[in-house]
Amino acid sequence: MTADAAFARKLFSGPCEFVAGAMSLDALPETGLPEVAFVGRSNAGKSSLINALTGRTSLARVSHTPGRTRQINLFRLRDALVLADLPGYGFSRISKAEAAHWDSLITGYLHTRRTLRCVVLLLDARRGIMTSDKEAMTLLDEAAVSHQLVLTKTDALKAAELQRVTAEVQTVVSQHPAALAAIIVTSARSSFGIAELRQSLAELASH
Ligand SMILES: Nc1nc2c(ncn2[C@@H]2O[C@H](COP(=O)(O)OP(=O)(O)O)[C@@H](O)[C@H]2O)c(=O)[nH]1
Ligand SMILES: [Mg+2]
Repeated sequence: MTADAAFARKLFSGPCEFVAGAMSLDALPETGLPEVAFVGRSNAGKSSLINALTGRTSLARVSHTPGRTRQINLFRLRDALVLADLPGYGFSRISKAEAAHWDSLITGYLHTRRTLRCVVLLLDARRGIMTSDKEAMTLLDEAAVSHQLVLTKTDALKAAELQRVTAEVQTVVSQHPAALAAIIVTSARSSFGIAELRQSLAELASH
């Protein structure tokens, strides 16, 4: 195991403390630590992925009621990295008012969070990339926040389908200047790609 891989494993297997949940930017505490935020459509597999990364079973509640978590939740990994779980977007049953709340909260967060290093944008591989995902990428470009695209639930796809979705996402990534070129293919269910994602996030942590 390389030094980086060992550090990543240690970081994600250590304590993971809930710091705060905030419905507004004012309520978000400064931590002084590098931060990585997770976004995606409701039901994209965000809670499952965060739980898989941290080896917890219930850190970020795996919800069967999409669109319910409306606040930004912060978790601290040692004194090295903060994970920010952002509310999901693109859930068709939410009201216009809720969509507007998401927009202003997230846009404000992206533009003002000085410790934000990267956004992990999750895509359900079974659904591919959708209009709301492209809109989120445009927000990230405009805020000049680098974003890592992560395909989730890839255990549910046949190899050929996965190849097609990956190529489609790769094309969109090439059109977004703040998107990192290499996408990461994962499954919370099989743990595929989880170590790779841990390692790329650990690079952003304070060593
Ligand atoms: N097959 C498969 N299903 C998954 C995986 N991760 C999540 N899911 C399912 O996708 C649904 C949404 O997951 P959740 O983590 O709550 O998504 P969130 O709304 O983005 O937080 C749940 O029914 C999960 O069981 C995975 O890796 N593979
Ligand atoms: Mg969730």
